[in-house]
Amino acid sequence: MKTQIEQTDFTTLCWFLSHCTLLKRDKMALQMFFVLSLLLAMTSPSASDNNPGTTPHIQDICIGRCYDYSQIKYKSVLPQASGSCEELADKFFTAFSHQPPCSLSMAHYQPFMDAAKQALPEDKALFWSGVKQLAHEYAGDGRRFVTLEDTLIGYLVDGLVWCGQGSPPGQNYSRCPSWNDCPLESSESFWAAASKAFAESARGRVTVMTDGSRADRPAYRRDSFFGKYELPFLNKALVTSVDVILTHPLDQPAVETCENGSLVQLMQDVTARGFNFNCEDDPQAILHLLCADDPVIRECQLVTKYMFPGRGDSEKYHPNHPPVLNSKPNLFESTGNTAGLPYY
Ligand code: NFD
Repeated sequence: MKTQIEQTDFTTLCWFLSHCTLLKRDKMALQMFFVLSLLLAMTSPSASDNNPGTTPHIQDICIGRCYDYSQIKYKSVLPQASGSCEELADKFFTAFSHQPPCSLSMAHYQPFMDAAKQALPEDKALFWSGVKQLAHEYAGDGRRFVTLEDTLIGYLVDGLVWCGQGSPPGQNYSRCPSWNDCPLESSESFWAAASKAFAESARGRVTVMTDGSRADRPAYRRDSFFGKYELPFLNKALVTSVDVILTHPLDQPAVETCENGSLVQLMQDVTARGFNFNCEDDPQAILHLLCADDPVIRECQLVTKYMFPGRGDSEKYHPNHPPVLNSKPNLFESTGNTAGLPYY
């Protein structure tokens, strides 16, 4: 609707400029106004573009998250950063405030990254691509693995929106550009810098979880954050191997496996850097996590079927077949045949 009205206004103005008699100076001023308005309309958001602006109270949120992180949630899980919470929130806020939202270099965030940096425990770094939620469920808030979002740098701002502007107050609370609008959007350059810093501090075996079921996007892309800012910045002297966990959602076909597709390219890129490469399709731990979210799906019925023989369509406990927990199902012991039972 807004676009239609704008178009009509410009059409009327064009007609007006070509037909009415105006002083040359007035005509030039109107033409200038017309060109500037057109430029503004092209660069400003349209009515349908409902990108949010900077998260209100972002600085307070960072301070609160920082205290939660250092005093409660990760207090005994990870080594802590040197900077105080107020100092960190201030460094982060200063990095993007009063800056153009579309071309903020990674270097702007460096003072914040330096103050928030932590040592990473060996063999714990978990990278992810396309599987943010599952990777975090698996990581278990830093207890099994440590993701970027389990480090203070990621934890403080994960899920928040921010961008700067030249005019007061220096932050745009109405609308931030999307990543596709800009060469280097403020939060995109933050995540690039954070990913790089995270990769640089990884030690020992590193793990990357990715999705092998997407028809529209390969599991490994050189132009993803993992491909661009994490894998290339692993320290050759500190990292020994890259262990890939390739997941496939329970109800979707495996478009790629560890042996084919983009995983071959990932293996080449990993080994070319001198790291060992391991890859596992759907490890049991991941399958159990997926089943926890969707226990009635066909793929998860094996657990019920073989651990609780007798529970079938009726879903009732069978007195002649009590559950044999934490031991091999009887079926396997009697036949030794596991063919067709992918999860055992
Ligand atoms: P991804 P990846 N516009 O799932 N990381 O390998 C906007 F607004 O494809 C963490 O590229 O995997 N957001 C975070 C976008 C962000 C757009 C970036 C887009 N066009 C990188 N494209 C984080 N915590 O938010 C992508 N995104 C966002 C590090 C979207 O939020 C992690 O250490 C999506 O969930 C991880 O190892 C996220 O970027 C690796 O880089 C990741 O895109 C994942 O980057």
